[in-house]
Amino acid sequence: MPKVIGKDTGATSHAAEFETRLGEAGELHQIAPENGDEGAVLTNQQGVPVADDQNTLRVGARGPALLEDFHFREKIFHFDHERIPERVVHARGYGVHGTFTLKESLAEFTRAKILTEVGETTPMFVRFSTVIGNKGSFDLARDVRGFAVKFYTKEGNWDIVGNNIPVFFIQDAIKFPDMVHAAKPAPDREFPQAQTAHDNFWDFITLTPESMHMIMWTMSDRAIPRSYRFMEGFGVHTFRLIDANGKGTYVKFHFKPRLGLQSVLWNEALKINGADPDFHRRDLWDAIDLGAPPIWDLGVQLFDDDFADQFEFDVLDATKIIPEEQIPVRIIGEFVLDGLVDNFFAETEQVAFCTQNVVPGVGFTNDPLLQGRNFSYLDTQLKRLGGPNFTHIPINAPRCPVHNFQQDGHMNMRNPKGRVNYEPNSWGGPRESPTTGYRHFEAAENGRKVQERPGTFSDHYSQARQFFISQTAIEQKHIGDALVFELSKCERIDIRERMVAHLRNIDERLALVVATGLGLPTLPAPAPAASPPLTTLPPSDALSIVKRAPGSFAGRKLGILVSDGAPAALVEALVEAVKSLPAVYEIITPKTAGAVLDDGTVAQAKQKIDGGPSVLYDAVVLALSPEGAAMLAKDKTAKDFVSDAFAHCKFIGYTSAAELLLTKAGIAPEDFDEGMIALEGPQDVPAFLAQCGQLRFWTREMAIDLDAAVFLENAGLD
Ligand code: HDE
Repeated sequence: MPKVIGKDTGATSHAAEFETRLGEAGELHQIAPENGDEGAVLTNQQGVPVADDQNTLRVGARGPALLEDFHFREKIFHFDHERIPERVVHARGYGVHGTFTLKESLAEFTRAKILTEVGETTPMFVRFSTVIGNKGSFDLARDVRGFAVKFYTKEGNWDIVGNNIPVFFIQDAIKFPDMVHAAKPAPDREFPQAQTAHDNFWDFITLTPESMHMIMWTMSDRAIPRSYRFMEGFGVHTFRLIDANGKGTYVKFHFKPRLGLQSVLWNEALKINGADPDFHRRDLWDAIDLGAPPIWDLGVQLFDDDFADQFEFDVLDATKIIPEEQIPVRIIGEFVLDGLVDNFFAETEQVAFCTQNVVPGVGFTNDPLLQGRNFSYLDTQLKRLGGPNFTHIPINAPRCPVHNFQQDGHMNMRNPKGRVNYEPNSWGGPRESPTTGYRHFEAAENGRKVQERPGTFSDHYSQARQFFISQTAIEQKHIGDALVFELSKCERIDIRERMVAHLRNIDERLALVVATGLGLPTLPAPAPAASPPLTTLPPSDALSIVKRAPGSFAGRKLGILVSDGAPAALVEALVEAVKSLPAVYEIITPKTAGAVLDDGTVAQAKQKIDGGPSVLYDAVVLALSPEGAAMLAKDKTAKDFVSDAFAHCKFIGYTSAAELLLTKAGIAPEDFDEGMIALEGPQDVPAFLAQCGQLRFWTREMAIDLDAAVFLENAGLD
């Protein structure tokens, strides 16, 4: 019996720690039938056993069907009604369970138990999503990612319906339908799907200068994340914490991934969408399934009216951030997402987030976007879930007592006893509680009834510029590349020019690079600015992904291309080293069965090379024998594997025999760079994996990408 490697793919070290989660979420599972049980009898919805589920009731074997066949009729009726309307935005998403643990009390600022009882754990559900694609679209669209969180607290459900980008396109909710219509497929042709590279989107954007800051973020690598696990989350709006005396403190919520931030390249995103449209959901499922659940720190930026008054921008304007250098993010707890759903529809599809779901001690501000959202989310749940009782669905039901006199309605699941259903009454509770009940912040409001944008909302460029200058050169280049790509898909030249005119208010070098990339004959005049753009805001390192690289390959995935006769000692050393990080690996071989290594060990393949392109991995190793390299050097797919890994700036480890494949893939020996590491044997593995911790060898992109020359010549980007 030969030795076998490649059966497990790594990342098991956390498994035991998180195995027993779910806790109260278990409720969900008790009411669900456990399909797959041996011996269970098939019944209809009334519980009547079914004798024949293969043939409809007919008059004679070849005769007409009978209406009397109630099992058939019920089965088809139910099937015909299986779908509910997909979300009008954020239709494609993926939800998982988790637990929040408070580490530091905010008792000084709020009475919310979830934020004051240190050590308490709170069950939660998180749904990640893209925004504009429909439910069946691909995961790697250039788009904002939703990061919606529901905490099942002891004082009721609290939802933070956030995104992975801390600002938004618009300042007032009244523009949301226009913005979404412009981004979604055009109404006549119903394309393009899940992308913003088209006239309608850029037409709206260039006529809406308040979107410029957000555009810098969506054109950056933040909009093509490598995984949900490597994304930050933001509550976006300024919310309010309220203490027992009714005193308010402004707060912005942040979620920071322990594994650090990471994104893919645009060319890679395009290829991932073809190779694995479910890339993000599979990644999350696999990580939790393998026992390496992702963890986020929950942080807050707290500030008072004095800060708000002296801050350069209006804290009610959702197109602005408060830089972390100005108000540091205070970490107060952590959440681990370690619970897979039992049923996608019951949980992920039916979960109903509402911004207005807050608990005592948490409140709102007058941010006009937030106020509009508080109105909108109830409406959308009614449409999608079909009635006012969507809070009875297990995933939406609070995990604390619920008592009120609301009654009846579609799909009511509650069965209150007794004769009293009004209040006040002489029969008994529930009664309101002035001490524990929710109290709104008593804001002093006074003003004329107007439809007017405050003057403090009028600076649309300064923070866009701040974001841009906070990026490393490679990230700046990617923003330029993305703008050129998207605008090149606009057929109307005036739209392209209008965008460049805005860019001139953000960064002249960026405007020049994009104008050059688009082939504009002249630079358009800068767009008129309602407020003169500030050039004094300092760069903020917290805004860059690359500046905050984790420096570790933990949580990432190594692709090991293995041929027959490859050195077993090397492959084994790689596998063990990856597992200990913990990270994961996949063995890719020319044939489905796997490969027989030089000592007879069988390397079991997770992927045949056609199904495992290098875009699916964070770094790759070419563990080839001379014969294997000679065979693969003739294969287009193998050459693509190598040339893509090189073009996507991945670290590449290779045996000396693999040099032949590299050369045939177009990477001549003189092109070999420091991101390519010769692996003579197991002794070279630690250094290789240490380098993979840099995640990408960015220097290469500047050397091999044609557009880099345009950047370096025109922009001198720093
Ligand atoms: Fe949403 N948004 N939104 N949104 N949003 C919805 O609610 C809406 C906004 C966000 O995983 C809908 O249940 C309006 C900002 C997420 O189920 C809908 C406005 C931010 C999700 C809706 C906004 C978000 C939604 C569609 C302008 C980031 C997915 C289905 C004022 C802070 C939640 C649904 C999930 C979903 C309305 C703007 C985030 C139609 C009117 C800003 C993450 O109600």
